[in-house]
Amino acid sequence: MKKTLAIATALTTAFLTFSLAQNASALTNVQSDNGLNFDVQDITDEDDGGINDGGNDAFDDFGMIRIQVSDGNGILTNDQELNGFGLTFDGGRRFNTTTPVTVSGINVTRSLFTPAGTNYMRYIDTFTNTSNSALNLLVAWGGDLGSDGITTVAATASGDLTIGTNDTWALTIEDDGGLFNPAGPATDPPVGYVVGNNSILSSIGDYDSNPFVNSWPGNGNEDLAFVYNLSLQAGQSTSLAYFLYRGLQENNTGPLGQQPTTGQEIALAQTVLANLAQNPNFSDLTPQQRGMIANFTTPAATVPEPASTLGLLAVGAIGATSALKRKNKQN
Ligand SMILES: [Ca+2]
Ligand SMILES: [Ca+2]
Ligand SMILES: [Ca+2]
Ligand SMILES: [Ca+2]
Repeated sequence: MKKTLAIATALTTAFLTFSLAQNASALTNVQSDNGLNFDVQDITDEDDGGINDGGNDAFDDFGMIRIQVSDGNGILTNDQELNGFGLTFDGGRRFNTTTPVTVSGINVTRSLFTPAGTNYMRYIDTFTNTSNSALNLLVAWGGDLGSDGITTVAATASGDLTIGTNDTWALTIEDDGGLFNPAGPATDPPVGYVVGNNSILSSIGDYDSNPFVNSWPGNGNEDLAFVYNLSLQAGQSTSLAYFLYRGLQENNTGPLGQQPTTGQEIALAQTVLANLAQNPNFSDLTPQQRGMIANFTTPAATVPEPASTLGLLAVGAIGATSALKRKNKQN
């Protein structure tokens, strides 16, 4: 009896160790200025570019994209989450796509960058119409927040507490008092979204329940998505950029010994987000790359289609379908 128990215990321990190792291998950590990590989902079954937790439960998988593709005759792909980008960490602060994903003629690449000295991740997603006809594309960027059923809008660019398509940025917190108090304290790290400065958002969706059809219900719902509507001619490429910010929990000791009190991290986040919306950090991009970003108006002049890169993008596009799946929901 004792021996059986010992074996069972040993097996359980081995299984747990294996499970933890497996789990850890699907993530790459990059530390932010505030000491928390962005744990990027960049391997195997979660090769989607989402942030797994972000530290102190900022996220429960956030930063992925879902798409809907249609042509003149109707919907070709309805509400598909994209996965299998072959995201490769450069050892510094960037992740790049090595296996572009193609769905219904739309070829997609993602690149992630978290600059030193910041607490945000910048995503640039590029969509190329590899078909012979015009396609309409809806893109939902979002996921599941660690703030769960007590998700609370703390601020938006327009000055109200409603996230709308006219907002260039928004901020949500967890209020574990359950009062949806925008003043905090933020009991998870505040999470900020800088989603564009020229209002091409088409809706605010429910990421977990077809965001192209269902609107985000607001406070109390953890499944936030920002939905963009793009029309792409045959051969045309365009990019979307979004910044995902996360601060520190308030009234809790931070990873570097910080002691933010009620409202401090909420106020800091608003300042950073407003600045980013005004001056998005694209300084590392070429004028051509900047000119392709549809949801930010930047000083860069409009640049002709990069026809020479289209063939290259299309080549690696096959075979990602098997990796496409709807992930299990986390809470
Ligand atoms: Ca979490
Ligand atoms: Ca939480
Ligand atoms: Ca959640
Ligand atoms: Ca608003």
